[in-house]
Amino acid sequence: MEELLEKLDTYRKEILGTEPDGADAAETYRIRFLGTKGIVKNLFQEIKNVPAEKKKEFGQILNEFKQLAESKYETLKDTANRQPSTANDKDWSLPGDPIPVGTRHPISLVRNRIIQIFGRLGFSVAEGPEIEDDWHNFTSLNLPEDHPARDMQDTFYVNRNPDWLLRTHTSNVQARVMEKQKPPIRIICPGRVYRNETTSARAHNFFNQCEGLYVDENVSFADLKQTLYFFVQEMFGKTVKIRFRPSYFPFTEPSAEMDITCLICGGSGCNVCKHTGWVEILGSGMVHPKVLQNFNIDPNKYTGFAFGMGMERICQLKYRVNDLRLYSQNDLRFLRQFVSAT
Ligand code: 2NM
Repeated sequence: MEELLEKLDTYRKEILGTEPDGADAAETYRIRFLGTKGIVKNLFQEIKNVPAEKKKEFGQILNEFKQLAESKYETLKDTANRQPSTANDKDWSLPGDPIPVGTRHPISLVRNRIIQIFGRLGFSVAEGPEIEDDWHNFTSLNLPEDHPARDMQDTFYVNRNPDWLLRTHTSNVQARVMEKQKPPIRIICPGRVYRNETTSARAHNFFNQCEGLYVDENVSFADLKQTLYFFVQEMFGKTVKIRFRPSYFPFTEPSAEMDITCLICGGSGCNVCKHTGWVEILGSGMVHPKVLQNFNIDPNKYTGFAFGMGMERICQLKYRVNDLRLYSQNDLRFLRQFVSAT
């Protein structure tokens, strides 16, 4: 009897000292004290070993002990239900909660690819301001005062200063590089440009360009063609063909536009190639001697080629995006499609 009362004392202390520790701990407690093979059950079985005259007293003590054990269990269980589960409740063998990862914007994918391809030909990336002055965006690049590209309809001017504007192409970067650096120059200039146009599926008031410039001794039109042919093959695959058509740009002479065989229909005719089998992807030419002169580069010693392409166009052909507005709406249904694109 003495021994049993000592045991009870120890258990009482254990019960009173038990702190709530989640649902699992509450259940462990229940099994230990109140389970079918638990401490309370075992103690009640001890009654038969207690002398007859003490049975009643011991029975009362045991009943009180049982109530203590039960009310503690209720407390432990309630606390566990009210509190968020602790780490102890977790099944560590379950797969982890997914971490939501972002996706690269298709324009970023195309830009990275362009940078990588031209990087292998020795071109480095140059950047410059998006708010530019008239000289670096127009005048130095042989765009005469009355050139239609300068028209208010196409250019966003800054109200505070009519000499400032949002660049209409990234050629301003090339202008700034030629101003500071002497040949050899081998750069590409990816970046955002602005045009004052009404937004539709085919026109947007800002978009992304990548221009390129190579100035050195003996740079020829053959170099231009081979460079751009290499680019197209790396970008779109070895089976794609190219063709050049004569064109006009104020900053290049001669100038040419380059088409590639239509990737959408493979040449059989579709809306993208307007049933011609060819799509235009860039403009190019030999840098105009006047442009070189504007930056004190001697056109008798140096020649250069330049080109410019719209990255949205490249993206359209690579990923079949048919509405320019999708690039800037940040619609996750659109962006999520590029989760595993390269
Ligand atoms: C184009 C087409 C042809 C071009 C020219 C220059 C510079 F700075 F050298 F004069 N930069 N970019 C160029 C030439 C751009 O875009 C359709």
